[in-house]
Amino acid sequence: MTAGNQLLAACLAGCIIAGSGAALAHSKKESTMPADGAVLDAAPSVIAMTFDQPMRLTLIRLVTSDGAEVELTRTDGMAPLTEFEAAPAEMGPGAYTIEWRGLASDGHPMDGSFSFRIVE
Ligand SMILES: [Cu+2]
Repeated sequence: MTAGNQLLAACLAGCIIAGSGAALAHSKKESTMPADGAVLDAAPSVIAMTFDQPMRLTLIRLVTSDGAEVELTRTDGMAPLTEFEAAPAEMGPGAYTIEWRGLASDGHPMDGSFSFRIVE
């Protein structure tokens, strides 16, 4: 379990304990593109995340396995979105991780990460 997933789990638990429909108001990451753990034979043209409710992404980084950052072009203007997309700069073969932080629709800070590989 990554640190991001632990934080996510903690936030979800907090929402459930708080009750009164808070869990229903909470935004969750539903899917990503590439999928977590994907092995691709070509660089993705887009990095995308889908949330069940609008999420305001305050930070998103695409990093290589040695920690170098790959530029991501965002067009969301930090607006709350259910479908987030960003265009990555040129990427060669290797392992990549996307780290993100955001504010869920219930106001809770959220974060997470997912990883994929590009093979030659
Ligand atoms: Cu929450």
